[in-house]
Amino acid sequence: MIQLYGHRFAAFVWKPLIALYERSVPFDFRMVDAGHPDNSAAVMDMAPAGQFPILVDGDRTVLESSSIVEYLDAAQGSAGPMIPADALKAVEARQMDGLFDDYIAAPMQIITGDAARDAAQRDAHGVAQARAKLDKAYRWFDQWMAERDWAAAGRFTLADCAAAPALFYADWAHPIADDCTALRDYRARLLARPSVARVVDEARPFRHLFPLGAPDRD
Ligand SMILES: N[C@@H](CCC(=O)N[C@@H](CS)C(=O)NCC(=O)O)C(=O)O
Repeated sequence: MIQLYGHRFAAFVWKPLIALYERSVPFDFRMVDAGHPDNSAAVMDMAPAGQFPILVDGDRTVLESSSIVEYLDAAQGSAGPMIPADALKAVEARQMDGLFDDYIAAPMQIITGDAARDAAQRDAHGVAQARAKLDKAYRWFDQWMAERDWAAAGRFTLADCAAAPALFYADWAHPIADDCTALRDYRARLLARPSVARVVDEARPFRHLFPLGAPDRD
């Protein structure tokens, strides 16, 4: 059976989890935390920087959240692929996956990573830059979503697997402006999707880990 190494609260782990639930793929979740030192040691061994998620399927090890979602399309599951079969739609899905990773998830990680550090090691300038990047990106994605229900290809894809954790945590770290209604509506649409709702629920017991203090809302 497929094994997925990660942590239930980790944004990039949500991407393959959502795809696994969308496509009804059975798997064994290998929690990476202080309580599971063997899993942590395995991750340190398998990944160049000891990062997760990591998928192990028999002899095959797949790194990187987007590659794992793509691997599941090829190897496992019953529902439609997360990367559309149509080549141009696939480009759009991969493009939006990359944009959510780079312009929403990455600045969100800078803000939360900074908050997790000792005060003496914080980087106020870097955090201000990350917040400005998010403000600009929110406007761009708001325009993009004004014409769409899902982020790419007219249906739920890899792009939405990336968008769900990125927007979930980014809105906690640096709230999406009230007038970005299309983006806010899209975030709500993602949270109502059963695969995403399940991942959010499974992460609920770990909300105390959010370095800025989790808000009292999803
Ligand atoms: N590009 C990677 C990013 C993975 C990533 O940032 N993982 C975080 C969890 S969300 C992690 O491993 N953090 C622990 C660490 O860096 O030691 C992917 O898409 O899988």
